[in-house]
Amino acid sequence: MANFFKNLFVRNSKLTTDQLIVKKTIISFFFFFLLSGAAFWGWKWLQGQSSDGAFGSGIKPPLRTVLNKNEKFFNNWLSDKHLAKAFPLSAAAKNVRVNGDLGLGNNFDPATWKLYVIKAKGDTLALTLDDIKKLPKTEIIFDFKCIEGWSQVTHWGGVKFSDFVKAYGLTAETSMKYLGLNTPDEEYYVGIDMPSAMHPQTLLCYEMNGQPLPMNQGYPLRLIIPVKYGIKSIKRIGTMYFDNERPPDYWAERGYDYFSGL
Ligand SMILES: Nc1nc2c(c(=O)[nH]1)N[C@H]1C(S)=C(S)[C@@H](COP(=O)(O)O)O[C@H]1N2
Ligand SMILES: [Mo]
Repeated sequence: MANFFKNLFVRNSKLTTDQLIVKKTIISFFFFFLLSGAAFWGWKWLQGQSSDGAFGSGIKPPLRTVLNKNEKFFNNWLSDKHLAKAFPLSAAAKNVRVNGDLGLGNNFDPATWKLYVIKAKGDTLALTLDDIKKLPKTEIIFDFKCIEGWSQVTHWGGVKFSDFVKAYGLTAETSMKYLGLNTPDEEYYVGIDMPSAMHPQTLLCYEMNGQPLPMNQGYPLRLIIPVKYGIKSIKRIGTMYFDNERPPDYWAERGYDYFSGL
């Protein structure tokens, strides 16, 4: 037995093939147990960390740190004004896919719809579609990507969120970290990091293929945000608000990435 372990300290070139195999096997096992121990210890340590619990995500702070670092990276990437690829009008689909109808229930009265912009407690703007249509119009034709795996080149028109902000003097509000948007019945809701909301291709959209939005596409007003997966392009916006904390987000609450950037 003593001989058996002694070979561990003898140079490889001085060992027979059999002795060398034994030596390498012992060394492999040694590292296997060492690394298993380290992995187990790391896992125990992570379990011992309390969860952040924000919106029920229950993410451990060390992992949250990694997620936040990722987010910072994407924010920096966005601030470089990378643009989603634009397509010619001829590429735009005539039959636009309808996906998801949460918050688009029948008990909706288009005649009384207003966009409520909550600036602060007790300070809410109530805007009509005409108010929004008076602002400069921007059109975009881009490849709309759903997280479920399909994509479609589609044509949208509306006001850039950044132009809307300028027109309504919302600069103080948009210095906050997040934008929150809800359907009028609050059944669907998203949170958008402000750099993505302020991206030059993000629209408060009221037209599809040059026509008013159809009901199932979110009439009268939806978000179009090409730098994100489709889940963030909320149809039928009822209220808009601003926060430094992450606003609740329907699909993030169900396990999808909060950022959902492309
Ligand atoms: N109000 C509301 N907006 C929504 C959804 C929804 O279910 N309800 N689904 C989202 C998803 S998953 C996608 S892919 C897009 C689909 O937009 P479309 O129906 O115009 O194709 O809308 C997003 N906006
Ligand atoms: Mo989607």
